[in-house]
Amino acid sequence: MSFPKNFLWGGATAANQLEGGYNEGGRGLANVDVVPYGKERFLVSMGKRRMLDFEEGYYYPAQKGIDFYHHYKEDIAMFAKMGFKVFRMSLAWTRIFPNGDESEPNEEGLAFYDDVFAELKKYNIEPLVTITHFDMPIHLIKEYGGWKNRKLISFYKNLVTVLADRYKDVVKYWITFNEINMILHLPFMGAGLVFEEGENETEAKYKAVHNELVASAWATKILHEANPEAMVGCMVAAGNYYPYSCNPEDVWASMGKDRDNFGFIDVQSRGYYPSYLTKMLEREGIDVGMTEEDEQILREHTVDYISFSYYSSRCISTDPKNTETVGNAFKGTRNPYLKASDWGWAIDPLGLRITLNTLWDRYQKPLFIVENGLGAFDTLENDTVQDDYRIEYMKAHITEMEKAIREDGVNLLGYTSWGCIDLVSASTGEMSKRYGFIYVDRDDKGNGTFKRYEKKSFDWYRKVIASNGEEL
Ligand code: BGP
Repeated sequence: MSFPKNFLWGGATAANQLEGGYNEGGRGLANVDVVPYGKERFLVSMGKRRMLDFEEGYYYPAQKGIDFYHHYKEDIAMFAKMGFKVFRMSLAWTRIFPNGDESEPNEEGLAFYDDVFAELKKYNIEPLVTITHFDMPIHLIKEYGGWKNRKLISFYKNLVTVLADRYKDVVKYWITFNEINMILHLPFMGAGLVFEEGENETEAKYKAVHNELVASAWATKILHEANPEAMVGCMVAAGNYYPYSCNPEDVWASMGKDRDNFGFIDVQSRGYYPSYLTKMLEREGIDVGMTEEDEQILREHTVDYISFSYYSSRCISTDPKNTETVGNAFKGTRNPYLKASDWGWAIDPLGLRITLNTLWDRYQKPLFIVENGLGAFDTLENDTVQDDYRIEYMKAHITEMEKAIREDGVNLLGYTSWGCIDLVSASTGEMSKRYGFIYVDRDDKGNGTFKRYEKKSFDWYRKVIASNGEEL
């Protein structure tokens, strides 16, 4: 086995899916709070159904999450027991700036994160901090229309300036935006966009994309100025598109689909818009509002590393008879060679090696797998879960990751599995789509005690980390 000595093993979470405490500590209301459980969730997430406040008759799982807000000490102790070297978490923007456009931050919100970081430090767990993971103050949507408005760049800069100042000696690893390419698929989650009747949606999305890219470059500058050692990364929902056949039409289609995702990291990593993206915007008649200052900031403040989530590969066919589509926010053709999870996500461990190699070839910057895992139904029996299926999934993916390092020479900083403790699913709002090594007693309707239990995978992962990936 060839994992470097300082390889960062750990787990990943996001504030809106685990913290809860939505109205505590002076926190403001966020877009993610008002995304309900149930069949309207997708419409709201996509900006097709306007829901900017809690409405009667809906259940909102983010309000309580898994109550990490009150359980963080216990949870971090469990992560430490597994031997985590790193913990990926995000900060709720609304804890720090409840409305987003204030000049002074909310001290109580910062104090909460001070405590979380102190607790991690106690166990020598390195925090890996996502500045925004699908969240933003609802006020910035109501008042400014979300990320399609350039003013958001300055509000985000204020947030990052506060974080840089306060946490420059505490946090080394940062991620500016979670899955930035999700703006194209779930624009309310990714950018606070709610579309008006007849609005040019593509234009709104790409304006939001541009503003987030510029904001991300500013964040890189601010964080580096505060601490030159800071490692600032971009983050993309990855997984290559395979052509369904060797028909060049399918190959070309897969290349186009991949570029929809790479376009973002091309800018964040290389410092300028790739020609295929500039040409597409020209064809569509979209002006993203690029200024000279934007060009300069993008060019001069590229990221230090590239992080990504990987759950599955995707597949695309141009033949209308292959219409069967699968997968979450990413639509595609079913790959007949692969099995899928209970939620239809194709399981493809080799696809992780392919993704690692693609990104490494393309950017030659260190990579970080910051999400990977299996969402599955678990049954709690005798205070534990026999989740061999999860162990099998992770074992297969870690094996491919090891080959990418040893045989292909990929530079990989670490691996944080998604939802290391069960939390609310981003796409469905379910609790029953579980990823964790730790079971949390909470169901899809909001019942349960929040009690935590170790699953079988808990001890398995502990051994993986203790042996630095030797024992799988
Ligand atoms: C990614 C998100 C996470 C997470 C994960 C699993 O897209 O960054 O927030 O939830 O996917 O997806 P889901 O929760 O929909 O199963």
